[in-house]
Amino acid sequence: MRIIYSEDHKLRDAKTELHGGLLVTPFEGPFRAEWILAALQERGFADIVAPKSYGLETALKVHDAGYLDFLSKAWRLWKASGAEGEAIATSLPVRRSTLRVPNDIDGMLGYYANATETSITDGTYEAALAAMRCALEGADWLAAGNRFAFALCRPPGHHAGIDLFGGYCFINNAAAAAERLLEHGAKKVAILDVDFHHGNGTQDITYQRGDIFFASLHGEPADAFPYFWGYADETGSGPGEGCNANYPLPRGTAWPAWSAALADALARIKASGAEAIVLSLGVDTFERDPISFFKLTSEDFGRMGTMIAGAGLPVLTCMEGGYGVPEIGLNVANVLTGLES
Ligand code: Q9C
Ligand code: ZN
Repeated sequence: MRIIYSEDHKLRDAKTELHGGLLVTPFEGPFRAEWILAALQERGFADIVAPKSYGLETALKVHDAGYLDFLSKAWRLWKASGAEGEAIATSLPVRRSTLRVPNDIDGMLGYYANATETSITDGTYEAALAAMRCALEGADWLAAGNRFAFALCRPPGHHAGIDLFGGYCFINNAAAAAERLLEHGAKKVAILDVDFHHGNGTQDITYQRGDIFFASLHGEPADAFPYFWGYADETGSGPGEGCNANYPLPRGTAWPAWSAALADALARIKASGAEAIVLSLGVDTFERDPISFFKLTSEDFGRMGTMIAGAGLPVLTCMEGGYGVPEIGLNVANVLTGLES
């Protein structure tokens, strides 16, 4: 399997995340990609390439132009405003508020945020672009006739919506990859999101579209971030009606119930007529993940890969979440080995 990795992920090295009322070292840091890359090399994956310098053409089909412009200049405006720390949104539009884009950077941050734990820093936009490029390169690899690729995207992307950042995400790598597969001539593609958290950004982008089937397995929203998306009755709208499948699962969910939901999602994907799967892979479903509540074991990640490959479709895996414990590398390696088995 081809691995696509960019050193530029290191350009995002935030120092602060708003967590438990404190500004702590972020759960999502450069160590994650380094640990995962090391584990893949140890497993024998040797075809590791850097992505080409793709521009914004594909990103502009899944994100709002004003939003991408905001991401490109947010840090500069924040510094120019005299702020001392990292850029963190504090005032968000909510029920009964207006939805006009403020001129002031503090207001602009809130307008474009769907959560406030995630700071924007010097290099965040450049790292997010690099992650997107990994995903696009992976899509091109599949379009060239290959069955598997792994885009080691960092920062992750599935919480990034049309014009929203948050949940450690800025540009939606998986959605950009799906769009790229469509550009290459696919009529329908699926995004399968197995990260512990609901892929609310991906759902935002695909909800009204009939050409991307989206399925997500995640902690039930009443108990887990992102809280305001991910219920089973969110099924898509307009041309996308019936093209969105959410599988909210309770605290403590382990392989038997989790894999039953995966089997259903894969059957729905097959029935949708999708020609390829973009797999949003978070390994934060692991039993010792520090911020999640599922109970998958390292062996279960191998089973997961095997089951997904059983759908018989090409699979582009994009890295999403998975935190804190050294097993994140092992768990990703197990998924990729399972896919190829
Ligand atoms: N401070 C992904 O897995 N909530 N994002 C943080 C701990 C946000 C997770 C709770 C979690 C975002 C890609
Ligand atoms: Zn997650």
